[in-house]
Amino acid sequence: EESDIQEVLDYTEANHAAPNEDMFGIAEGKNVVYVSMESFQSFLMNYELEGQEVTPFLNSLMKDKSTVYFENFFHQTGQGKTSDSEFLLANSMYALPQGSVFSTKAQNTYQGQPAILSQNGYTTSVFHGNNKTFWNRDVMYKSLGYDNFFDETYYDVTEDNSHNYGLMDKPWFEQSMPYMEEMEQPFMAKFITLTHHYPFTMPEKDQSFPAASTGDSTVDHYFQTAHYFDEALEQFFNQMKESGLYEDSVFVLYGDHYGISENHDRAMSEIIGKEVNDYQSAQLQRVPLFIHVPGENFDQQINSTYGGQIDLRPTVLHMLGIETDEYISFGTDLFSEEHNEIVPLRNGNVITPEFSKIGDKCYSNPHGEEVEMDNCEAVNEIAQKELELSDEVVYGDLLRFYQPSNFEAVNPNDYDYLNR
Ligand code: GP9
Ligand code: MN
Repeated sequence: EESDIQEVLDYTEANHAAPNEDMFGIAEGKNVVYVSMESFQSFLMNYELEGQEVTPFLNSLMKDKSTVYFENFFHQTGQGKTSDSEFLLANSMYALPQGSVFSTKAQNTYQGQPAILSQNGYTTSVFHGNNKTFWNRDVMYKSLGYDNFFDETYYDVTEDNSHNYGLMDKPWFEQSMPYMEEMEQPFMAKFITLTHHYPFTMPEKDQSFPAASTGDSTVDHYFQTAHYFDEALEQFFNQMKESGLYEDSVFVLYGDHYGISENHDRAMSEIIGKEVNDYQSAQLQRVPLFIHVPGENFDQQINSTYGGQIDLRPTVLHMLGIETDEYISFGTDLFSEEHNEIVPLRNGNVITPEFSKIGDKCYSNPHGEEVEMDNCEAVNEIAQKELELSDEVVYGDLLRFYQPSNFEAVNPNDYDYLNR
């Protein structure tokens, strides 16, 4: 109902976090390159197998002066996996508790980041080496306002260079470069990687890293595809530098969701060196977030702020010098002093700097001692309220009753993603 949007507005207005002055506009006018890091969990960072780093490139990127790495960043996805993460990033709203919001709510009205950027002079595109209908992307992207969708038809895909869901990350990044070089700037380009995907198998010719030896084949091979992804990303950064696009771009790299499910707790206990109980399992939902701004010299490379995918839209828009107070957002700018550090996960668990609410139990961080539920009660209430309000917006298609000023409603019929 139309009147329901008022309660949402009251909440999101009260929740709004003013930009951090030092960060606002630092990337104004630059290209934005998002990389969705398939199945990448934070425990991979600086992890070594047989004395070798699994992800040497990402480890070095983490120490780079131009990078801020968030070590307490969580995925908030549900059954819609990759597409849920895309939804969170585009809308700063939660995906649904069941099913895939991309599949069931693509006809809703959105005020998505692609549309916002488009209306601020950006060309907006997605690059992905799978078919365009997977997760109903070709329909949802029109509602979010993406100008271009470079799906598998834009690439030379052969038996030799593809595996599992599609084109492998190295040839895919490489073949994407000419499209980017031709693109009008500034652009926002989202790269959805694919090779580091369950069940983490890879053709032998592409394996250049040992498997782990827990005896659980999913966990063991996870390191090989992660290493391949790390090499693919390094190649991409080098090609961005060669093309001259690197200096004019900011990079936002984030893990889309977990890769290792709870079915692999025994092997994971071996990997992380402690028992994977309910508490540890929730802590493992951390995914990396890298914000890399060539030319910047940040004081601190590691940022310990707690946050999640819901927070990315306001964070990035503020970096680009775009105010967000008129957009309905459930997340807040990670760099803001008013940032909200209560992180609701989609299954209802809640993580904060001090406590983790898991199921109906409350634990203190970082050691996971169980404490009285009282300690979690207040944050839990806030988190559940936030999820509920967000769900109301999606189920009720409530954004159709709200029009931010300076924003033109998206008409999906204006978009057409042609096969090449
Ligand atoms: C499919 C790719 C993987 O196109 O995005 O999807 P996932 O299974 O990770 O949601
Ligand atoms: Mn995924």
